[in-house]
Amino acid sequence: DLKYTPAEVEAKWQKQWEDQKTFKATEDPTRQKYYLLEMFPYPSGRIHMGHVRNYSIGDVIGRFKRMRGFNVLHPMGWDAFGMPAENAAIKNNCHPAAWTYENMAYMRDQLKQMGLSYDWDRELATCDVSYYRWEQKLFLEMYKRGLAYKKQSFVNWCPSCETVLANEQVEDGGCWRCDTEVVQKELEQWFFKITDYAEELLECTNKLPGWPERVLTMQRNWIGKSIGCEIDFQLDGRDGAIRVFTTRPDTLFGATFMSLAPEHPKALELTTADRRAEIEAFIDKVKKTDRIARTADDQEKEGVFTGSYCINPATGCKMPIYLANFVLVEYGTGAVMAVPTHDQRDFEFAKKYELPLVVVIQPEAEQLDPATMAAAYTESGVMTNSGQFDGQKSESAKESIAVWLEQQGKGKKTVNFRLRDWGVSRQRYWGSPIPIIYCDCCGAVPVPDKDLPVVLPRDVQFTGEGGSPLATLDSFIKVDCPLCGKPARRETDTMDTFVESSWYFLRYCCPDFEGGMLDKTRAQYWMSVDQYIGGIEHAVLHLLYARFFTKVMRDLGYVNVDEPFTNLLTQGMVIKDGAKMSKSKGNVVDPDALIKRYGADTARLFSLFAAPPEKDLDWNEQGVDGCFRFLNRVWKLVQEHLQVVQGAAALDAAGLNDEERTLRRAVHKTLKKVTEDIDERFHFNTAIAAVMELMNTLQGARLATPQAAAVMKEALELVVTMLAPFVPHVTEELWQTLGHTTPLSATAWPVWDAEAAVDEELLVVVQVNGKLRSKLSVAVGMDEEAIKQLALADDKVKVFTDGMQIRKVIYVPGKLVNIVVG
Ligand code: ANZ
Ligand code: ZN
Repeated sequence: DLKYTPAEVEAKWQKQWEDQKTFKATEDPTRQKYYLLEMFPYPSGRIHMGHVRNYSIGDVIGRFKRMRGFNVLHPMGWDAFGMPAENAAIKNNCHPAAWTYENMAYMRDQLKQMGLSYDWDRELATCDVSYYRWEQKLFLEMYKRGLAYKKQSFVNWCPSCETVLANEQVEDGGCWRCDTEVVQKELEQWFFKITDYAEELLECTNKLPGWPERVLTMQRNWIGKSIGCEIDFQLDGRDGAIRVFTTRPDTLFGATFMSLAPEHPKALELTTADRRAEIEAFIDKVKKTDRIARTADDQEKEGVFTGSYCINPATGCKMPIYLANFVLVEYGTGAVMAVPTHDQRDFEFAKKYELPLVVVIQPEAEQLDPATMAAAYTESGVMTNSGQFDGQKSESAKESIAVWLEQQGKGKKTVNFRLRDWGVSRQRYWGSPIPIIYCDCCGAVPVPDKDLPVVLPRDVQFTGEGGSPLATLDSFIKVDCPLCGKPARRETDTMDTFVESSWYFLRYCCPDFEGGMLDKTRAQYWMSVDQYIGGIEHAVLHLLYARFFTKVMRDLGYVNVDEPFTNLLTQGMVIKDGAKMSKSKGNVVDPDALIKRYGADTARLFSLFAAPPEKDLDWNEQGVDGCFRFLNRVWKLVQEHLQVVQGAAALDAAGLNDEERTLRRAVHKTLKKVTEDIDERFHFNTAIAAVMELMNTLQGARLATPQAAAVMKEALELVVTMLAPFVPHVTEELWQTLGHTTPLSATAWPVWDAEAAVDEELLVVVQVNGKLRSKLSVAVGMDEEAIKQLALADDKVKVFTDGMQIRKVIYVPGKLVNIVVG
């Protein structure tokens, strides 16, 4: 067929791949496995260009690795629980399940139209009971071990979504989904004890060389390990003490007041009668601001004096006790020894409320004076006003003061993590029910194994009144206590959908396994994921939870790996006219329309060619058009040479003339570059560019001899093969056109002929002021500037140019460089 018609070609090969289950993955211990995974989509309705890009990137790697002989697992599924389904249900008066499954069907079609090499037999949807049932079982195993527990706590609450948000889901004080300002609310909530794994989660960030440093840094900061000590401050005139956490024991002698979180358990007890009204009003006010705003640097520091004092254990001085808005109850001990001279927040606070300043660390260069200081001095220096520690370096005084406190039983060294336990309760319907029953006699009772799973009931009404319909559904709530048989109530909270995405990559190893969460042998074969690909927006949330789950499941005996993802690629965004594609900006390009107009191969090619994977991709129509024209050129070149190819003699590499050898060199150099660009660097854009360049060379080639035809035949076959991971449909078709009966997807990736790829060299002499000083061997085709630089850097040349001024460098092509010095 002389005309390239993508629709026809693509339908044909998609059908063949589907019928023959080309990409079905089977565990085979004799073969080396490669587990490739892109973050699974939320079934929002349609795929967007970000998906197209993400999955195209993955598909290149998958197809390439397959051709390189790996046993590739490349699965796809649906992150199918979550709020949008409920919101859509309220808005359109349909059931979240119906909405979700319809969307999945539509998007599955779209993905199939892209020709992605998935093993569709492993498809899973997290809203299927066959999936979340195992999550409930795991929840109970975690409950048994104290890794899932319930506590009363202040939670981030989105008044618009009417649900609890994890800290990770609060962005700049707003809800990550709807941007509504988040408020604090006290509720009984289920938590996963991720803090038990804080140390290991941190430690292992040093064992992930295949992750972007940026992501590792974000994870480390999120875990936030602080080394310091806890110090007890006796209350003045009464029993008891206040314990603080500090990373700066070296500043102890400079602590002049105490700041407590407004929610600190001792806050009211320490408040004297005359201060009570003011303190209560302050607590009320602070509770209404969310924790992100409270800790923001530019937040006005505010506080109220309780009327009580405590004693500095080092100086014996009386310190007034304040409540302060920037002290958080859930970090450290919820109390801070305030050192206004060396901590900026304390400095601002002290200035505002006229509290005393004592300098205890002097910088080497200047003399600090509390009366004139404009800001806290937060660096290290020499100890002063600190009794026996005076004169020591502050860095070493950290240790000496900690030891001194320990000896007197007034303090001890501790480690603190910023990481909080993961709140997983959601007051929503469309999620996995938490398998717990509450009984007035027996308390919280796990649903017995034989009664699992707790199936999410379908017969619910969506009023739009907010709150979960489960909470009022008697047929769900009313249940007999599994222990005593008396009437009891079911938990009506469902799990955070991040729970489902924390182990889906494990379930892909054995999605049909009915004997439990994981088939150990199969999971052991595939894990860990060799390459994970997704957006940078998941750098903290999803990736940390997935790492945590892997470690929990390891400790429960399900898997034998410590880390889920060996290599991580975070792809850039797709932007148009300089902005992220979004409905609100009206700059969305619809993949359906694109595929309809140009075909999937062009859509894939453009999204791979226009930028390296990690960079943002700037969408432009001309670029898409250019890719389409390129594929047409490839198509045409093959068609035009069919007769030549069919009649070509066997290639005799040793018997080629100069022209033929030069052409063949270009072909094999390209193969080498494309192979290395794909395999080592994922530089798909430069790989594609190299093939485009080769195409230009081939289009100008003369076919004067039988060997020239043989070289052309090899060249066309290699061009088609090299493009296969990027544009799989058109290349399969051309491969068949070229006379092959085995499909390209089942063909091994070719190895370049190293000898043919070697650059021909030529000898260039180097003169300094006209005298021969050196000879250079340079590649044919090396550009002038590079040759001049090479000449100037030559050791033998440098003897004559060192210390001289270079006046001119003259190049006579292919022959000589003359350096004029003076
Ligand atoms: C005295 C001090 C003096 C401090 C100084 C710092 C500088 P990171 O590194 O984040 O762990 N802090 C302790 N608990 C707090 C809480 N619940 N809310 C707000 N701030 C709290 O920070 C540790 C430091 O943060 C601690 O060390 C404490 O102030 C404060 F020149 O103690 B520091
Ligand atoms: Zn009971």
